[in-house]
Amino acid sequence: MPDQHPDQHLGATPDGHTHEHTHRPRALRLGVAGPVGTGKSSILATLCRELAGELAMAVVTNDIYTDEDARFLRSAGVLPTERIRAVETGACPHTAIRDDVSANLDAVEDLEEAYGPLDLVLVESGGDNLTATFSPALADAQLFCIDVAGGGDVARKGGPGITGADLLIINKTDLAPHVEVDVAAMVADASHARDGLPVLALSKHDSASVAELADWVRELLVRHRSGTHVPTDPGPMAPHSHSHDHGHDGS
Ligand SMILES: Nc1nc2c(ncn2[C@@H]2O[C@H](COP(=O)(O)OP(=O)(O)O)[C@@H](O)[C@H]2O)c(=O)[nH]1
Ligand SMILES: [Mg+2]
Repeated sequence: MPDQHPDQHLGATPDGHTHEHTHRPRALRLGVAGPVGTGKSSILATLCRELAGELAMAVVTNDIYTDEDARFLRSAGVLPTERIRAVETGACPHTAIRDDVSANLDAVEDLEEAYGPLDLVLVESGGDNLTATFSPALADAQLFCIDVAGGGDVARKGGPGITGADLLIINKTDLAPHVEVDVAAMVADASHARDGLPVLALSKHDSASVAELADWVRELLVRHRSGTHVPTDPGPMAPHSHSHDHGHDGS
């Protein structure tokens, strides 16, 4: 499986001029990762609601054992149901978005073939913990989602998604007063950990924040189409921690 997307720059000639009538690049593939329950499916629903009127979209969900997320999104009525595909990942959800992305790539390519040309394909990871990130072979860009309900210190805990995703979302800010979290401090901690990469405080009940999210995706799509967006790898999973405290013997 090639790591690069050779069709990425088909709209541009080597000297940088674009041709109106050549292929535009294939759809932008945007991954959404983050721990279970932080609001990934809700973000997909929000993005479909905000953007499906102007962009041709499709969705791939990754669930460990079920197609729960796909069913949630179908029932939300934000996209024609056939444009929402589920990949069942089995026991290790990060494998399917990181190490062997073939099932996900198949799902994305099937959707592009059936409903293309598409502008945007959203891929939701099967959330597990703070360590799962998308391979750049699957996602051109990725959001990482944490929420205020997980506690104000989550942003300081780091991990490749928090530090290196294209956009970090601190979700459910409407709940902050109920869980005694200072959103501004959480954003500041996150920004510090990310060295200038963007952080967005989001609530599905706050339309200004939803508009900011939609605008971020629109701008990313412009960069993807012009060939100026370079997919970056936030880094591999952090090492697994072990409950036992003796060392490994050379394995
Ligand atoms: N109060 C509040 N709840 C939210 C928000 N976003 C998602 N939720 C709720 O959080 C729960 C988990 O959301 P879901 O999108 O399924 O999370 P996922 O497991 O990361 O896909 C659901 O009950 C959502 O309704 C938000 O902005 N504010
Ligand atoms: Mg979900």
